[in-house]
Amino acid sequence: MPKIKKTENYFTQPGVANIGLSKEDIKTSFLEKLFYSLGRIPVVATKNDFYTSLALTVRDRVFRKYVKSLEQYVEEDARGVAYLSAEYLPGPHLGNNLLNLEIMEETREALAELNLNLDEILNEEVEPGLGNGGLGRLASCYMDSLATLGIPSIAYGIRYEFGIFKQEIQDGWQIESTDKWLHNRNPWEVIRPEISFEVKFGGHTEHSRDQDNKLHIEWIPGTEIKGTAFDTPILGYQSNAIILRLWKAEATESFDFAAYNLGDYYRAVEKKMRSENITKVLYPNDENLSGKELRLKQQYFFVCCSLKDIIRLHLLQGRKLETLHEKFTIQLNDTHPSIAVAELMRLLVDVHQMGWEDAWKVTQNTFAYTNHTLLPEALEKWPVNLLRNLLPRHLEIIYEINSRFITEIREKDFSGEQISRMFLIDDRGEPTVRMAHLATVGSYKVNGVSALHSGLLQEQVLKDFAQLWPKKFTNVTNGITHRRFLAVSNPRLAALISENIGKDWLTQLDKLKGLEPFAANKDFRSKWMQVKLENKKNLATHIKELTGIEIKPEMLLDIQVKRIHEYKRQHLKVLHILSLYLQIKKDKQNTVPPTAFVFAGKAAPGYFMAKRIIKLITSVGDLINNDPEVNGTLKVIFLPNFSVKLAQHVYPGADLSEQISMAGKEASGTGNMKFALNGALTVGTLDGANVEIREEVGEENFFLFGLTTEEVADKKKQGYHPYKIYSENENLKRVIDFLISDELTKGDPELFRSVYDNLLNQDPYLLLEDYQSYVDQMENVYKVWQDPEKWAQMSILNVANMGKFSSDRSIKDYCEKIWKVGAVKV
Ligand code: HBZ
Repeated sequence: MPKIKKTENYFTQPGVANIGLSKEDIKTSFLEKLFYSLGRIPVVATKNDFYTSLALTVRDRVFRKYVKSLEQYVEEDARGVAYLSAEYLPGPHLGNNLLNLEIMEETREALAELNLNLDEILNEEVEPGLGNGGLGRLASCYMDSLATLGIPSIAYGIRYEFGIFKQEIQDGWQIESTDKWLHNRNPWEVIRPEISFEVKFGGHTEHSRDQDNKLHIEWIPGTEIKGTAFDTPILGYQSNAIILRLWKAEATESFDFAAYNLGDYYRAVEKKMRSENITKVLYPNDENLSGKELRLKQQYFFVCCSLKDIIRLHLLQGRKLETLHEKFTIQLNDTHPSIAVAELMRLLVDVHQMGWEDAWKVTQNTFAYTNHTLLPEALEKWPVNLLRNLLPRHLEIIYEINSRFITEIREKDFSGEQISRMFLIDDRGEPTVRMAHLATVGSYKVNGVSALHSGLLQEQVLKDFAQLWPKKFTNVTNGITHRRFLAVSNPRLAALISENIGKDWLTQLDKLKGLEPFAANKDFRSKWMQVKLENKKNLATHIKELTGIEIKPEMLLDIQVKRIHEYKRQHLKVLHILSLYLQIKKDKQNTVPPTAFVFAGKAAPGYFMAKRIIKLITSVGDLINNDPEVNGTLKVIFLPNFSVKLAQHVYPGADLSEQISMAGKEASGTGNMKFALNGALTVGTLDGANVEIREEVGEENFFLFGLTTEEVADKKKQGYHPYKIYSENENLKRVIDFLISDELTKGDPELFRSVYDNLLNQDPYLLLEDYQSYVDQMENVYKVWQDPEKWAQMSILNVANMGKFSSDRSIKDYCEKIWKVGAVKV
């Protein structure tokens, strides 16, 4: 092999594999993969074989982009970002990579010549469900934008063997089963056996002093395991690629060896299995944390591997550790990786012998922390005792950070109460470490995920810290990748847009503004609504396949898809549906346009109320869908097993997007953006990013209802009495009473008693308070729906004003406001 100076030159060498992008190139590579990588011939190949051959064909082309990107980053010695997230939800890779390589049509034709259908093959992909919801999906949107914008970056996480559970609906209840996403192999990843690190747990620490009286601390672990890297390239649009590096836990060889020598084969194998448990399964709780030891092990495991890898990369470039923060910034996606603050200190001080002050300077200038929730029950706190058992050295380091921090703030103008509120350790009750405080103290920047949320973060949860370090706090409003959520998933709308304003919106979403004048054009409006109707037909087909329920595509599709949570108030939507039902049934009055109410989302398996809410939705569905008097007007559908793949069919077909959380509770929301980008109108509260969406699209193009954050706070302060609201609102009373009626509960009066009692006695999310305002605003929705020209106009104006919500904008904000990292474009 001749010596290659630049990667690019390599590809032009004679005899080098052809990875061109023409139809013929794709066809040849596809067949080669089928023959040589899988040992298959077309007549016996399964759909999955075809999918795998195509995925491998595409992966080669993605890797070509990746090696070029990497070469450029190394050559420019660029400052880069490491994104640490315990969750990712990339969705299916194939379609997105075809779009980004701009070979969708060539591939379609190449396959057609082989009598194969691209859409069927795309449908074969099993997506990696390595996240719970918004937070994991956000991380994946950000990877798309990091790659597209050419930001030197790498993302780290956990290679869960089983992702988020599979949800089935049986007898109206959620039933969970394991998600075996790796069963058919994963063609997108490559294992890197040489990139592997040891991770220690348990044991104790030993303190000693050398001749110069310098303190040395050694951690003598109880067990050790190994983390091995699996890399998946993530390609940007017409651009660079970056790596998603996920760690898998394995037993260390030394461990096997010791046990085998004792002749205890079974014990050795059992140990091996126990080590591998760490990355077995994703915890399915999206907010409420249960303090499980294995979860802390997962967090430390991936943080330790990732930091060791970052240090390896830094030193590989011949740099000194003292300059780590100059070359790398590490973004903590919520507190899940926040043990990194203590781990980096440990690596610098104990392993690399740096002094504490120098190490602290590097650490504090390396990390930045994104907060995704204000819910008190979702703020991570790890029991001190658990940390002592599992990570004894880290606990010492956390105490040391705490004590130095307290000394620092005692010199400032803080009250005793404020100081104790800021402690890293909460010692009221069982002592715990407040991970949000550790992340805040150990970072140079802290951000929330929407303007409202970042404000509340500084006024409430981290108020004292914001007073201490006002400049440390900032906002980066979330964004979504419009390439996946419009170009890939809604090709009809994407084509209509591009025909009229060109294709620049693919890299500059602001260009959608060019659609604004078309809102006044009748012909355009009609094309717009024709596209929507086609998308609704497609969604109706999926609904039929998944639930057996038929809907007419002309119906108003009113959709709420997201994790099931009381604060998101799916049950407020149910109260509204019941009010319509009772109006038709009892009052024999029907002012409602034909509507299908569509829900989807998973409930945490241990979250009683959320699971009940699913049963409530499906019970209301059973009642309504089987009642000939109403089922021409109303349908209620619960789509099982919501995923990115399913979402990509849902957003394009939606007319109305439900964003109805109690104000102050939804940090941002990102589904709200995906719906609006696909031309759905929003009915929503002033919560999270809804506020900014409304600002952008104009208040006349948004259906607002409900209390504001301040009004919620006032209401709670005054003393909230849901029973009073119930007894004073006849319509509401009738709806609430219906929850325990025989008609709905079919002879089990206890079925929804908990929901009923909760609403009447506590109603912590103010459903009853917001009920009338919601019902009234829905009346207005129906009025506008009866005027299709008006609706179309509003829909176009929504899309035209979504520029701000591209994840490209969010990533540029991170680069400018936080990371101070620039692009390196190939
Ligand atoms: O993060 C969500 C917020 O609820 C949503 O408002 C926001 O738009 C989104 C992105 O910023 N939070 C989550 O999705 N959180 C989790 O999924 C989660 C997962 C594991 C946990 C805690 C939370 O232990």
